[in-house]
Amino acid sequence: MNHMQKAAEVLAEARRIVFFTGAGISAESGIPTFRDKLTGLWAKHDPERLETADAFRENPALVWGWYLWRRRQVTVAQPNAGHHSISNLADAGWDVSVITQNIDDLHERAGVDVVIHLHGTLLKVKCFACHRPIALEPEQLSISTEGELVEPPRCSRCNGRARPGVVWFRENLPEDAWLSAVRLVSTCDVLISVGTSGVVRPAADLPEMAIRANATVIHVNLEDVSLGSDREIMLLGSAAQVLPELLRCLGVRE
Ligand code: BJW
Ligand code: ZN
Repeated sequence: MNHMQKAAEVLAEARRIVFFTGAGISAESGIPTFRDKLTGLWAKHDPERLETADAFRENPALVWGWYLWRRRQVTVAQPNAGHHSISNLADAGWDVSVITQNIDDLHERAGVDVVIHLHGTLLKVKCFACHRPIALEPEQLSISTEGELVEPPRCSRCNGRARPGVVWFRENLPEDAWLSAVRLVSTCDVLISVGTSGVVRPAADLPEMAIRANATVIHVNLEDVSLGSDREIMLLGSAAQVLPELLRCLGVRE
């Protein structure tokens, strides 16, 4: 039996399935990953200058401009076959939950109602000083070019600067999201980890937690990212190819 058939067999027997996704699932929608050597965001940009609170303090216009540019990439992107496979599996009757590290909304736009965003979301804006949400007009969110410096708008309550509602390095994950993720992972039958390098903690600990709770972990990735447990199945390939194939193997209609 090949890995794909084995994964389909495990899923056929499973009830609770958790998808744990990373940048790789959105790559085929045109949103760059972080760490891919040629196409990743960090092949060209230094995360310490753009994705930390210190970077924002030092150069808020650079960081705000960077996130407006990324926001535009997300708004023009469409969910791909990988995202759609997840909602198709839920529609076919499995109990499916999605925990994502991604700050885009492509799972939601593919029809998943509840998505746990461990690293926040690009589409919400909050105050850097008082942390309250800030509502902005569409014209305040437009940008013309990559690398443009844009002074962030100000909070109407405390005059603090607007920042994206994402989790930067050395910031804590939203507590409710993290607790829900741990609960789901501890009680699932199968965790399907899609398109993540598995290096950023604490999110990266979730697959191991699932293994410790006796779940099977299926990885879908262009590279072998398995952790060395005999409860893992590695499906090599792109998310938009492998996930629909897995559903076909299971007999789920697209
Ligand atoms: C495909 C594909 C296709 C491609 N199909 N596959 C212990 C030791 C040292 C440091 C730490 C530690 N514990 C915590 C830390 C610090 C840090 C950390 O983990 N650092 C490590 C890198 C070492 N963690 C944190 O800072 C976290 N906070 C925290 O721990 O707070 C407590 C604390 C306080 C004070 C001090 C220290 C700790 C917060 C982490 C926040 C992460 N934020 C980012 C940016 C979000 C905003 C933004 O987007 O700008 O989140 S970083 C970035 O990485 C982003 C992602 O969600 C995250 C994970 O990346 P992901 O999704 O895995 O993408 P890639 O690019 O890495 O991988 C893509 C994968 O897809 C690859 O495997 C490809 O092969 C594959 N692929 N195309 C399928 N088509
Ligand atoms: Zn404020």
